[in-house]
Amino acid sequence: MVNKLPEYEYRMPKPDADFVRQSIVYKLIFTLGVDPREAKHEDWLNAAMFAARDLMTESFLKTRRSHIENKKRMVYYLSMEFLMGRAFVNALINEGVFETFNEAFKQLGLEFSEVAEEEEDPGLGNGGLGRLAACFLDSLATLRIPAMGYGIRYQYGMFKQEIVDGQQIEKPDLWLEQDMAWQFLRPNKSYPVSFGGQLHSHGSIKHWEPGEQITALGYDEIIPGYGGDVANTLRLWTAHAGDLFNLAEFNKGDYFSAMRAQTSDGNISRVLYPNDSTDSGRELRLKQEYFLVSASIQDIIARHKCRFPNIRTLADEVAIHLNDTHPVLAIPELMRILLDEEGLSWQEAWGMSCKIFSYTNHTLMSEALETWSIDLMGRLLPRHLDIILEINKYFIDALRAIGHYDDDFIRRVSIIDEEHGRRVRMAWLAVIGSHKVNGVAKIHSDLMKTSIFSDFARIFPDRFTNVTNGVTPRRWIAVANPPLAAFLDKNLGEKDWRMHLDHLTNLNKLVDDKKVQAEFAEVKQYNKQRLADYIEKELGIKINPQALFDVQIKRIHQYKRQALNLMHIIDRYNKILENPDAEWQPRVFIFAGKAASAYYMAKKIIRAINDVATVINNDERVRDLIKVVFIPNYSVSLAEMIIPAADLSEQISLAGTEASGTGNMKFALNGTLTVGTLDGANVEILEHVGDENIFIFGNTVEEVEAIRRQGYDPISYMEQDPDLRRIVRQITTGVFSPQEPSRYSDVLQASGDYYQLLADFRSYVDTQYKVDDYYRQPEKWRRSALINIANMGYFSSDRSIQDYADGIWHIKPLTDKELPHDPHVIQQ
Ligand code: 26W
Repeated sequence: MVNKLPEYEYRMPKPDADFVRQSIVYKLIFTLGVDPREAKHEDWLNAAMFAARDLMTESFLKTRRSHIENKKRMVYYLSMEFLMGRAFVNALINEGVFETFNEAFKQLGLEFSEVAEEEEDPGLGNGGLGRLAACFLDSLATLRIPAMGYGIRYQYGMFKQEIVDGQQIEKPDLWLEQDMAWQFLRPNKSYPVSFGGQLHSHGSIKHWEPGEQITALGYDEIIPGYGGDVANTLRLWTAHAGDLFNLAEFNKGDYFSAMRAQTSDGNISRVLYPNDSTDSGRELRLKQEYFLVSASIQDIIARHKCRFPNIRTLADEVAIHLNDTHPVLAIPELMRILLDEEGLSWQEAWGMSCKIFSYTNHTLMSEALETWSIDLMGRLLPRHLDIILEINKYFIDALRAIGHYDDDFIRRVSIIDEEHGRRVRMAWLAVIGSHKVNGVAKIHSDLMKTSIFSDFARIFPDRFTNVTNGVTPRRWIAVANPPLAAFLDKNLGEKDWRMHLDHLTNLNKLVDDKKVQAEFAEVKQYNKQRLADYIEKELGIKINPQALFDVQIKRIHQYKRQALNLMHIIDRYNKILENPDAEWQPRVFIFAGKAASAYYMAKKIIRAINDVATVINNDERVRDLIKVVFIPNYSVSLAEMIIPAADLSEQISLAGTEASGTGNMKFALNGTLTVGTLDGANVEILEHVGDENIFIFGNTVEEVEAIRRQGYDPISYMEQDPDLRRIVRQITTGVFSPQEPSRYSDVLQASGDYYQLLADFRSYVDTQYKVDDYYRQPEKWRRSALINIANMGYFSSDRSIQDYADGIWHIKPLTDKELPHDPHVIQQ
C-alpha cells in the first residue's frame, strides 16, 4: 500500500543535475508552453529561472513564517531605487546550486553563459544610492535579519544609452517585456492611495476627503541570502494604467468620467526619474514618492496588526529606514494613520514615529536636496501638509521654549523655507522626524554636521552618526569574478570569505609569494582579455590586453570630474607627440556612465570623451600607446565585466563632494589600485590599504575650502602651467572637434571651474606618472593589488548592515532555532 502524504506536504527530489534538467524542461513545456525543439535561449533562461525559483521558494516561505511565529522585530527599508542587476546567477550562487545548473545546461547541450546573458538587467535605479540598496538587501538576507525592502516597480527603469555621433541618446528600457519568473504578483497585497481633495476641520479633528484614488499592487521579489537558509522579500508597488479614479465624479454617479480620469501625467509607476543629484521638482515625482510611502506604511501597519493586538506597540516591533529623503513622506503618512484612523494623541503618535524612523543622507550637494512648494504639496496632499506644519510648529515652539536660539537660527531650521517662495524642506523633516541620521562615510558624516546640518547638530548632538557604505562580496566577487573567487578559495583554503569578508586578511601573509602573485596576474589577465574581446566585438576597437587598463565608470557628473581624467589624456597625447621615443606605458582609458537627460554639461562631457577618443585612436603617431574607449549603456552587468578587468580605478571627485562612493570599494576588492582624492570612502580605503598601495593626489577638503574663501581663480593656474594652457586652448579652439571648432568654447566660462579641476591638474598628472612607474614593476604592482584585496574586509555591506542593525535599528537576526522545522516541502 502506498503511504499517503500529509495534506500540506510536497516531496521535493534532491536538486541534482538530473532533477534540475528535468525541472527546466518541465517548466519550458508546461509553464511557458514552448516546444523544447523550438526553444530559444531566452526561453531556456526563463524556464531555468522558474526552476531556480522553486528551489528558493521554500526558504522564502520559511523565513516569512519564522518572522511571524517568533514575533521578530522587523526593519523596513524604503527606497525609490533598487538597482538589483541580473538575478539568475546571483540566486544560483546564494542558493548553492550554481554547479548543478551548469551541469544541467551541459546535459541540455546549452552554453550556460550564453543563456544567462539573455537576462535583462532591471535598472530600477540611477546610481550609487540604488545599488547600495541592492547590496544591503543581499546582506540583510545573508545575515538573516528580519527585513523587507519596499520600492516601486517602474515599468521603465533607467533609460538605455546609445552613443550616436559621440552623443548620448536615451531610449526606453523595456525590461518588463521579458519575463515574470522572478516576481510573485500578490493580488491580495493591494492598497488604495489617495490624492488631492479637501481637508475639513471640526475643532481639532481633521477629515481628509481625497479627490482621487489609485490602487497600489504588490509584487514580491525573492531575495535569497547566501547559504540558502533565509530568503527575504523585496515588495515593489505598481499602479496599473486605468487605476486612477476620480472620486468626486464617481460620487456624482458619473462612472465613465471617473474611469477616464487617468489623464495628463499618466501612470504613476510608469518611469524612474533618471535624475541623479538634481531635484527636478516635478509633480509626478512627488506623487511617486507618496505612492511608495502610502502603500508601504499601510502594509507595515497591516502586517503589525496580523501579529500584535495593539497599534501602540508599533515602535517596539518595527524600524523604518528612509533611503535619502525621497520616502520621507512616510513620516506624515504614519502620523496621519495614527491620528486620523487609529485615534492616537499627537504626543503618542509623534513619540512612536520618532522611534520608528531613521534616515540616511547620501549627498551634501544643495541642488540634490529636495524641496516642494507648499502650493503643490497642499493641492496634492492637504492632510500631509497640515501635519508637516503641525510638526514644524511643535518643533519651533520647543526651540523657543529653550530660549537660546535667535530668530535667524529658527528661520534656518524651520521645515518651511520662507525665502524661496515657501517650500517644504524634506531633509529638515527627515532630521526632525528620525531618531538617527547617518552619513555614508566618515568624512561625509563629519561634513554633514558642519555643513548642511550644522544647526541641527547643535539641537540634536546625539542624533547624527556614521555608517560607512559597503558592497556585497557575493555579487562583486563570486558573481562578477569567478576566477578571483577560485583564487581566493584556493589560497585562503576556505570558502567562508563570502560571508566573513574579514577573512581576506589572511591573504596578507601571501602577498610576497611569487607564485600567488603570478596566479593573481593570470586572473587579472583573463578578465582583461574578456573585456578586450567585448570591446572589439561591440565597438570595433582593438585594444592591447597588456596595456594598463585605466577605468572611470560612474554617473557622468561635473563633481566626479571625468573632465579632469580627459585633461590628463590630452596632456599625455601631447607629450607622446613631443617625445615619441620616451618609454611610454601603454594605457587604455575606459569610460562608462549615463548623464541625466537634461544635464547639459554632463552630456557635453560624454561628447568630449568621444571626440578626444576619435582623434587619438585614429592618430597613427600614437602607436596604440593610448586608446580611449567609451562603453555605452553602463549598467550593473557591465560593471560586473569591467571592474574585474581594471588595473587602475579613477576616484577623482573634488574633495568634499562624493559622499562615499561604492565603486571605489568594488575595484579595490577586485585587485585594482585606486588613483583618488581624499574624498568619500577613499579616505577609509587609504587607512585600510596603507599609503604605499594607493595613489592619493589633490587638495584636501580644508584646502578646497580655503581656496573658495580666498576666491578661486582658475586662470592663475593656467598662467603657471604651460601644459594646462595648451590643453585648454586645444579644447576650446576645436582641436578635437574640427568639424565644429566652437563646440567646447564655452566650457570653462560656463562652469567657472566650480569643481577646481585646474587646481588639482598638476598634482593629478604627476601622480599618473608615478602610476606608470609603478606599473612597470609588475611584482610591486601585484603585491599592492593583493594588499588591496586582503584589506577590503571592512567594506563588506555585511559590516555596514551589522552597524545599522546594532546602532540604529536595534534588531536581531533569526537564530537557527527560530527557523521552522516543519517545512511543507520535504527534501528527499
Ligand atoms: C532628487 C533627485 C536625487 C536622486 C538621487 C537626488 C539625489 C540622489 C542620490 C542621493 C544620488 C546618489 O546616488 N548618491 C550616492 O549615494 C551613494 C550611496 O551612499 C554614495 O556612495 C555616493 O557617493 C553618492 O553620490
